[in-house]
Amino acid sequence: MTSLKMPSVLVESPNTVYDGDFIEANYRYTSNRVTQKDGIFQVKPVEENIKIRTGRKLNKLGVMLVGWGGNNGSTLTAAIEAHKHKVTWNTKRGLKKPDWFGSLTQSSTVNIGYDSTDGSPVYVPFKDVLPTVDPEEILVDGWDISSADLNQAVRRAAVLDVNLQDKLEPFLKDFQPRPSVYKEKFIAQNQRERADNVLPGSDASMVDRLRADIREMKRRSDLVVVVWTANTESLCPVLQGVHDTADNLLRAIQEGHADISPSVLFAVAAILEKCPFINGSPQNTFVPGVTELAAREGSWIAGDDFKTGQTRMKSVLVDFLVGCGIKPVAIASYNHLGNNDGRNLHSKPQFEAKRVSKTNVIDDIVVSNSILYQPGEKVDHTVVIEYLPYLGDSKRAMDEYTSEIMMGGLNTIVLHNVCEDSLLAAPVILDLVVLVELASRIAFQTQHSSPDWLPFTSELGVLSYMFKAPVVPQGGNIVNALSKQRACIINLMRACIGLPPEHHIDLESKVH
Ligand code: NAI
Ligand code: DG6
Repeated sequence: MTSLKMPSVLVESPNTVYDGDFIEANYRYTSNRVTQKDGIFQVKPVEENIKIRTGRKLNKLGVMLVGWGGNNGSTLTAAIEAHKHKVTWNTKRGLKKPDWFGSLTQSSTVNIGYDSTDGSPVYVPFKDVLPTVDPEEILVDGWDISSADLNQAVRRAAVLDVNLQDKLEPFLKDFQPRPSVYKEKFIAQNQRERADNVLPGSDASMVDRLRADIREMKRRSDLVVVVWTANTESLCPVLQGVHDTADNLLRAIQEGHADISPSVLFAVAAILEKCPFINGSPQNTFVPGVTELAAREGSWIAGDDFKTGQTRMKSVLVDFLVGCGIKPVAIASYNHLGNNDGRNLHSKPQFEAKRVSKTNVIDDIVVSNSILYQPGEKVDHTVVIEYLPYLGDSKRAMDEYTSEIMMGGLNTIVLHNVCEDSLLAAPVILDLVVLVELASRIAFQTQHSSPDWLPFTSELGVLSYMFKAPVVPQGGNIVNALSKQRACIINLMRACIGLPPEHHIDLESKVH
């Protein structure tokens, strides 16, 4: 563990105690239970006093990226190194220095109240509400089926300015991805030529090897987080006796069953090493056997599929429209891009996995409004992805939203977004690992659990903001709307320092 960091936000309240290694908050958690009777909604507010304890000592964080040499992996690593070494670079728009724009934790702020002298709102950096890891302190390592070192990978990705690539070369050239699991069946055939760094042997021996890799990283850090940012795999069939329980899955791995995907092997290795595993791609890595294993081992998992661009916008726009009482009825979402992700998604089974996660993102928003939508009613919604090599990482996302407005009217909104896909994804990956590290230090004592402290459930639904298809515990509510997802994280952080949820009522300036 690294040393104690003095809090930047100190709450003066009998309910918030800064006690040595912990911040302990007495928190009144309120919610409503609703029953419907004779067409009437009966609402019963319920409240529970809980204690929330947040460790103040930061873990030395090690991040292991599966797909380290890909566009996301190499861009994230380059950005961390650029920050560590204070690299600046010249562009046609002037001298640039490293930043984390696009990162919730590093570049957004949180309102903590109103100035005691003039009543103006006071915002603090998100990362300062609670002690969080400094990105410059993160150790990065990982695996790739391609043997290119990180200097070569950054140049191959062609995401960053050449001047910056040149300056980073000394810091990146010694980062060598570890050999990885390659199974032709799961990623596009067009990836074969890249696969020159692959592990030999059976599934069981590969899991042992991945676990040894993770253990090696553990020796250099207190907490290792494994992130799948490798190619999107095809969806795997969920077979009875193979993927359905933890024991069947472990047996199937020992027996070398053909339908165990590389991402499942990585998830199992991470879980058995008690390391959080994050799935940044859309495939169904979290088959029931994996989720059961994670719960049994007390390991955290989070996924699926980073939400970065078009889908993030969709989870804002549809929520906004439906929240206004406007009815989206048809959404056409086109993407064209020329990076290796686009090349892989050019293959149908991999595209299908992506199509599903990009499409389902509006489901809960539609269901929330029974005035606009009848039960079971769907929005006409299509997602197209085309591969145009010339464009490289500069993805084009073109969307058309057609909505019904008042008295038979139609409203059509057209969006055209152009930017490097990996420059959107890298800060999201950073947020994920920073927040997983924070989550690992938070524990709850409820009236039921007392005197035991409970960690978060093994499925880290609190990180839904960062995913297109959030994984939540069985029976849990899936929330896709970005504003609700952000409010969840922020209100939870406020709860950890004993502050009530942000309500935006601002009565002070409305009633005198
Ligand atoms: P990429 O194709 O540049 O990188 C993937 C890397 O994974 C490659 O270097 C490849 O050699 C490696 N790889 C493939 N199979 C592997 C295995 N079994 N073990 C280790 N390495 C393996 O793709 P990119 O752009 O970095 O995206 C990575 C993933 O993140 C893709 O699945 C993509 O769909 C997903 N994603 C990307 C977003 C973005 O905005 N860039 C957003 C959401 C998800
Ligand atoms: C084509 O859309 C390629 C995909 O990998 C996406 O770029 C990636 O999943 C980001 O998706 P979105 O919808 O958040 O922009």
